[in-house]
Amino acid sequence: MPTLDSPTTASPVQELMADGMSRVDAVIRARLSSEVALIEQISHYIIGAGGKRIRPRLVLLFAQALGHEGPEPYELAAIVEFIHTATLLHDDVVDESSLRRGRATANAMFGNAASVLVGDFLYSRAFQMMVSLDRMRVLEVLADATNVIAEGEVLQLMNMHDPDITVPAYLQVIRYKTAKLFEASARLGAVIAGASPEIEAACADYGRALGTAFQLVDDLLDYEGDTQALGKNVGDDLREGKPTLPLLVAMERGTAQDRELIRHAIEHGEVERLPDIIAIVRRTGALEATREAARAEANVARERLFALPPSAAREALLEFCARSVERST
Ligand code: GRG
Repeated sequence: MPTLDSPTTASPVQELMADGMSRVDAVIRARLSSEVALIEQISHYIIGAGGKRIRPRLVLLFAQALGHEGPEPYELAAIVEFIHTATLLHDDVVDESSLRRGRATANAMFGNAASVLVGDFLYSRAFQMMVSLDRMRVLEVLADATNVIAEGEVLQLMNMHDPDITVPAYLQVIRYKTAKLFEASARLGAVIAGASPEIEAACADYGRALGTAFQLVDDLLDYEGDTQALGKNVGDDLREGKPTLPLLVAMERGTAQDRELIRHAIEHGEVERLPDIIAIVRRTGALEATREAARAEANVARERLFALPPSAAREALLEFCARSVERST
């Protein structure tokens, strides 16, 4: 499956990170061990399916950009990937999703109960690893982040099937459920490097803005993307009645008839009218408006990077800004 760092689009980021990411993968493999066979089976199933590994890359790149040379970033990178994977396992159960990373979701393969419980294993294993690092600040950052992610999911649940959700309410959900872990990953790179509070804040702002851009594009790809390339089903958001930005903009700009169709689809999770709704979001420019909102966030992220000294790692982080907005997978 093509990814943000697909071999077909080899980039300086990939080259810079190859060694670091294989060290992270070694930590991930070592820390997945459990005497319970089903835990190993399911966790290897989802983690082995790949994924873009963006959050661990943020930890490594920020630590490197700030001159840190110890082994802790590899452990931290594995920790954030475990938390991310736990959220995916739980999210796919909540959303009843059937496709993730180009294969059947863990819930489709092994059932909801097993998925939720292995998510709990990964989440608690991440906290065991944090405790071993013996850094209260790391625990604080990740305890706060995971709590906010859970709040974001509950907020999203409350917004489901509600076509009157405002853009600020939608933005709050994506900052909580997605951007918060990007923010924590970037911040942890700075924390482990012993950065000043000002630099730590710049790194966190970058992560928050990049994560917001990333989710905005995720939401537009649910209407514009290709199931095979994405490795997950397009149209899922509509099926769940999620009022995401492409729909909010289309309702604002469309005709009364367009508005009525979209309202009805959100209220009833009506995926049968997906082709008509895709036509409306295209015609009203809602997809481009969503990408433009992502571009604005990526620009905020880019600006904050200039608080860091120039380095190859900083260049790689700059490249992430462009790739998150232009991505089609
Ligand atoms: C276990 C802390 C905890 C919380 C559970 C269900 C839930 C609460 C949170 C779900 C949050 C969530 C899944 C947000 C969406 C984030 C997102 C954009 C996921 C896809 O990320 P990619 O594209 O995935 O980086 P890959 O497959 O590349 O790793």
